[in-house]
Amino acid sequence: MKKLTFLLACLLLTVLCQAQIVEATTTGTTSDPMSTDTGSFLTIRENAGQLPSPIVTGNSVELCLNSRYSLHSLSGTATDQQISNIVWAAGKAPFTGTYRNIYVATPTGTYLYDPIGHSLSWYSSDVVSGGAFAIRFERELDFDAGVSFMPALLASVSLCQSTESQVASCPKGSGYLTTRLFFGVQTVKGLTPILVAHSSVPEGQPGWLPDPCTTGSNSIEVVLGNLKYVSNFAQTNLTLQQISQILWAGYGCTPHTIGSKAGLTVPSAVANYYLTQRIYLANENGVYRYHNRTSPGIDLATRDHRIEQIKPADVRGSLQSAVSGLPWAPCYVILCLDSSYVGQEYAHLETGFVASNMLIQATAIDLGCHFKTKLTSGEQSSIRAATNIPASHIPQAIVSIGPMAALVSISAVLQGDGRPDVGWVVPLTTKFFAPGADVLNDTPTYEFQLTTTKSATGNAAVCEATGVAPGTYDITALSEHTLMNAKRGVVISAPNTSVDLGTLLEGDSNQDNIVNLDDYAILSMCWLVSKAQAEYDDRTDFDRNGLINISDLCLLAANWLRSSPVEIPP
Ligand SMILES: [Ca+2]
Ligand SMILES: [Ca+2]
Repeated sequence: MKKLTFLLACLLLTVLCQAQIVEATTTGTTSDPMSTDTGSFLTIRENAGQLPSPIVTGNSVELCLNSRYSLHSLSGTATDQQISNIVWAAGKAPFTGTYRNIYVATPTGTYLYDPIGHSLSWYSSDVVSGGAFAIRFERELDFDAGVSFMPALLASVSLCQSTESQVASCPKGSGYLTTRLFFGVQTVKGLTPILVAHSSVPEGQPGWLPDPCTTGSNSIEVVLGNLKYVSNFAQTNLTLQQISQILWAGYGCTPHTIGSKAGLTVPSAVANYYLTQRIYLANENGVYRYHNRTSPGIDLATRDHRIEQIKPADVRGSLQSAVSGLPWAPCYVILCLDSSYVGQEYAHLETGFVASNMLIQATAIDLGCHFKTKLTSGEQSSIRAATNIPASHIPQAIVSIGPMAALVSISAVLQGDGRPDVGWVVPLTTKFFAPGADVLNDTPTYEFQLTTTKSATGNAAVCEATGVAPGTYDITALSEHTLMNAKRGVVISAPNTSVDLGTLLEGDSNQDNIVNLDDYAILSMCWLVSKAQAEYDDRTDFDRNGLINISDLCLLAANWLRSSPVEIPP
C-alpha cells in the first residue's frame, strides 16, 4: 500500500496543480473563514472524502514566514476549508525519501490523504487529542517530514483573517507512531510585517546582509502550488539581496519570542534551535557561516542577520564533484547538525524545515531550489575538507539555489525547394546577447554551436540550447553559407521556451556578411559541378543537394546584396 501510494504520489509530481486553486472572493480573503459548522468532519465523510478546493488568501510567503509561531495549548474545531488548505500544502512538498504517507487525525477518526485527488479516505478510529486536528507523516526520512511540515504550517498562518478563531499550530509527538503536526482554531497573534532581522554589521562591510523583505507581492498558495524544485540552474550568481532573503527565510529571526528566546521562521523543539551556527553558504566568493544571533552568535535571546566568511575561495566545483547527485548551482547552502544531535529526530525535522522554507522562498523570488540528502560519510568528509566547516558540524543536506535554466527550442527555415532530408542537418551557431546588442561585434552572453535536424512537420531545422538564464535576449542564428538572422527582445523563461528565428538566407559563401559578387565568383568557379568532382565547393551548394546549379544561383540571386544581420520581426 505504501508503495502504491508512493507511486501515485510520484505521478502527482508530474502533473502540476492537480487540485486546482480557486480564487477567493474579490476581497482576496477566505470564503468562509469564520464558519462554526461543527458538522464539518461528517461533511467530509459523506462526500466520500473529497476536500473542498484550496483557496487563495492573498498573503505573501514572506508575511507568513515572519508571522509564524507555535502555540502549545491547542483546541477548537476546524472547518473543511481550513483542513483542505493545510493538508493540500503538506502534499505539495517535494519528496526526499522513498515514500511519504500523510494522515489527518480528526475528532471523528484518522484519514489517509490522497494528494492526487485532494481527498481523505478512512484509515482508523484514532481521533485527535489536544487540538482541532493533526497531520501525521509516515516517511523514510525525518528530514522529509520537516520538508512537508513547513508548507502546511505556512498555509495555516495564511488563513488568518483576525486574531480570533484562527488556525494555530505546533509540531510535536515524539514517541508516538509518527511525528505529528497539531492544529487548533483559537486566538492567535495574527500577521505582521514588522522586520526584526537587521544586520549588526554596518552596511557594505564584510558580513553585512541587506534587510530581507517581509511583505512580498506573491500569494503563498500560488507559490506552494508551483514550487520550483528543479536541478537545472543557470550559471548566474545570486545577488546579496537574494542571499539575504533565502537565509532569512530558512533560519531568520521573527518578532515572536519563546520565553527569553527570540523566535525564528522555523519551529524548534523546546526552542533548542539545533541549526544555530550550523548553516553554511558557498558562492562564487567563498564559504560563509550564517548568524541569526549577535556575536559570538550563540545567545538565543539576541537577533542578527549576517554572514561570516570562513573561507575566501570558490569551492562550488569541489562540492559538486565530491557529492553524488549534487546539481551544479551558483549557490549552495550546507545544513549541518552538531555531531551530538545526528540521529535526533527533532534535529533532523528542523533541518527539513529550513530546507523547505528556502525552497518556498526561492520559488517566491523566481529562483529554483534542490535538496541533496543522504550524504555519505565520505561525502561529509569531502564537504568539510572543501569548506573549512568544523569537524563537529556534520553536513546533513545541501540546498542548491539559483535561477532556473531554460531549455530553448530553436527553429529556422532553410531555403531551397530541392533540399534533401540530409540537407536539413546543418551546423547552426546561435548567440544570446543583452538586448540592443551590436550582434556582429558584441560578445554574447551565450554562444552555442548546434546541429539541426529536420522538424517533425518537415518545414524547419530545429535544435536546442540548454542552460540559458531566464531573461530577455537578442538572439542570432547563422549557418554555413547563410546570412545571420537576429531576433530582438526575445523573452526566455524556464523551463522551456521555443524561438522561431525565421528563414536563413542563403548565398554568403565567403561568410563576410553580405551576398555579392565575391559569392557569385565562388559559385561560378564550380558551375554544374557535383559532389564527386574535385572542383566541388560545398560553400556554394546552398541547397545541399550535391550539385551546384541553377537552384543555387537562384538562391544567391534572390538574396543579392542582402547583408547581416537580417532582422526577424518579433
Ligand atoms: Ca559574401
Ligand atoms: Ca545545390
